[in-house]
Amino acid sequence: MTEAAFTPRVFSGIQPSGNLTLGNYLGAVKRFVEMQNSGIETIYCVVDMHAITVWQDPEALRRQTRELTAAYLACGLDPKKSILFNQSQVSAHAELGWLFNCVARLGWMNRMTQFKDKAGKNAEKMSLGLYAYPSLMAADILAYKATHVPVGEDQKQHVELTRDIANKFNHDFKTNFFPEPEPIIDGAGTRVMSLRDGSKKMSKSDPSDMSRINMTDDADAIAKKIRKAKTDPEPLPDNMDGLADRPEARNLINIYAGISGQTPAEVLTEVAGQQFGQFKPLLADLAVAHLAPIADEMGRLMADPAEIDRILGDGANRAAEIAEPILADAYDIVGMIRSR
Ligand code: AQP
Repeated sequence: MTEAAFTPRVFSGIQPSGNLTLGNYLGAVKRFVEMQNSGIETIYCVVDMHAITVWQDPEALRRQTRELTAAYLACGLDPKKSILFNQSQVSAHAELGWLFNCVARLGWMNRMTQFKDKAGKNAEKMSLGLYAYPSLMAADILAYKATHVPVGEDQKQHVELTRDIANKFNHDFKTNFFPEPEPIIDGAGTRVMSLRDGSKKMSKSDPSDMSRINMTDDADAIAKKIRKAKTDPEPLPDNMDGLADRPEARNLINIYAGISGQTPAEVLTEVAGQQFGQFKPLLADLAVAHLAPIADEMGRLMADPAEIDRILGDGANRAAEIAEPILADAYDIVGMIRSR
């Protein structure tokens, strides 16, 4: 087997499993936009089939799918520059996902920490889909032979599993058909933590709304959540070492850095010595100035759901044009007859 050269192509997705959070924004969408604007080919998906690995009310799922699409657009994704669509409209994802279910090993899935985190003590009661989630995620990426996957820190293990699946497929079938995609995890916002507990990541599905900033929150809600965020009584240090054992303080500095585009160390040089009573209003002002226009634009876009559906349908057609030939070749490599 010779090394194949793969055209650089970016793929990533987010589940429409609730309100987009500041964590999703800083860890993922902000970088989706940067990559789109760098000129590389970008494909961004609303992964509705992943969302139903846990219960979703059908009406809520429809609304959340449109809301997430509106958030993509309001944050700066442009359907003329990127392909934007929802996963279930391109059947290649599910079909390639099945092929990968037959490539991935049970032992690999057993090591996935996200399943363990989400299932907790109730693993027996979880859906089979939640367990096989990483195999469908590998199909999402490899249906486009994507080479780069911008994600938050929590998804690193799943992208590594995608590399293992690509590698095993190539090895088993003596081919170099699939690339081994690289996770792109950089910047201050790759792991935004809960505002109530600095050891837990900020998550759309956390039962406490006070634990997260939603992209639809208004200025008052943002300010209130930051004011009530858990902190400690110490003043802010002047270097990163001083945050080592202070997860909540570190989180707020990281959030400030993620929004302002500075490094956390740069933020500390500006705010060293401040108490949280001084720093929290600064952070609230910064967050409101940055997020309020996005929330306003989302509201405007949500007033025209037919236009959102049109954008998703158009994106799905363009996505299918890329994915279907790749799926057909994968079926052929595996030995399936395709005679119609
Ligand atoms: N707290 C976070 N900090 C940084 N990045 C994050 N991401 C999620 N939470 C954080 C990144 O957002 C992208 C989309 O994630 P997802 O919707 O596919 O699922 P998730 O990682 O499970 O996100 P949530 O918000 O916690 O959703 P639920 O609650 O439904 O499980 C990914 O790139 C992820 O890394």
